[in-house]
Amino acid sequence: MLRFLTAGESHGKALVTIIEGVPAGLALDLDAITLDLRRRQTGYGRGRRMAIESDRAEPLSGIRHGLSTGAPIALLIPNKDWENWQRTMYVEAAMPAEATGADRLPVTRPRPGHADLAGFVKYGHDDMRNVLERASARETAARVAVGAIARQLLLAVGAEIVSHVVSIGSAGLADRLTVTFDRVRALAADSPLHCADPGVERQMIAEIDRAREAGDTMGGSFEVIAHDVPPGLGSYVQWDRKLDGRLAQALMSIPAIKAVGIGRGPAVADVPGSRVHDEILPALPGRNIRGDAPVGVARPTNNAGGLEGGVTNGEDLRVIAYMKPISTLMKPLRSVDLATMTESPAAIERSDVCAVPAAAVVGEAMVAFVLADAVIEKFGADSIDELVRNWKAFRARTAARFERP
Ligand code: EPS
Repeated sequence: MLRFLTAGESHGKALVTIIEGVPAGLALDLDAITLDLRRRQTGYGRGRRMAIESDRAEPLSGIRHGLSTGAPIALLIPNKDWENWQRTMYVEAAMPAEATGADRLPVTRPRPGHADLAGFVKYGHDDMRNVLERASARETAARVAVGAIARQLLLAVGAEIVSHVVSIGSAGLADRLTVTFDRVRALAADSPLHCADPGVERQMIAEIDRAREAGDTMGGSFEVIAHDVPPGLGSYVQWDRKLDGRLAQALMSIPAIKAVGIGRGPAVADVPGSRVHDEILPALPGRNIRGDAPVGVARPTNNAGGLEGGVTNGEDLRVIAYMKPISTLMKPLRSVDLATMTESPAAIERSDVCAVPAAAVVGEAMVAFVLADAVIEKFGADSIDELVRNWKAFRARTAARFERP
């Protein structure tokens, strides 16, 4: 329904993305794309590259007079750092005379944990620069731009997405499910780690500082919360239509994400069913299905994270993702120089100490994309008016089915 591709190298000229399937007539706030791109660049633990870039997406197609036309939307995000890399990253057969920046040596010492060695084997490159330039998380800037558009489509059906950092190393929130959507939405955009507990955030900062001093890196986890998601997205009838599976794939595709949990996540394996499943009670007095409740029953808990049977149930959608520490270490691990086949410390590239807050913004974008795709699938339409009309009709019909006889 909705699909996108990205292209671009970390130190190439630009990143590009093409998004297809956005219904016509969606009013697009281009500043909102820039704001999301900026959010991805911030967070305690980021490296010096982010001081060079000020990411901005230039729309090339598919938008006219502020509205989507239904045609593919192409976005271009220039890499300012290209200035410093032309003599390493030029596309011509021979280096152009006017190329600027440094002419860097080939990368031959793979970093454990990175795609370097895998790419050397798979694509037959001798210079692993060809691998790391594309495997770089810089690509996620393009995904965030896609997510910013998906988010605007979701707003047309009332859904909103936020994220917060749950843990960095051993510092983490005791019970993240008690952190509400409203509490996360109220966090300051420029808070260092976007953690809901200032005391825990200070411990997280200390973890990052310790890692930096040791020439090491830190991973962690973040949670994405989507609020007022229409119920009935996804399906239980076929494996590849289950929304939990689609969300897991989308989040696992973010560089360094090693595990994904829905709702209470892996902890559901530790306790009996009576402590996992969310009871279904008559609607709370005063909470009218025609008002803010997407489904006319009350759920005292949300361990399921808004998904049952791979279908949204109207509760907040909650997904947690776990990120490994970044694989570029300033105090490098042992590796092999593949040019000489001798033991040698892994290559060092300028990098981040911790990028969990940035990954959380990318996580929001991927969740926004999956949900927007599912919304188009359920309320399917070529124009946004048609989509909103279908959604409203579904909402009214659902409301009527929950009225007391
Ligand atoms: C970047 C993510 C990281 C940064 C990169 C920009 O990429 P990688 O996954 O390759 O470590 O290190 O910046 C640089 C490569 C650099 O020159 O500092 C991003 O998210 O934009």
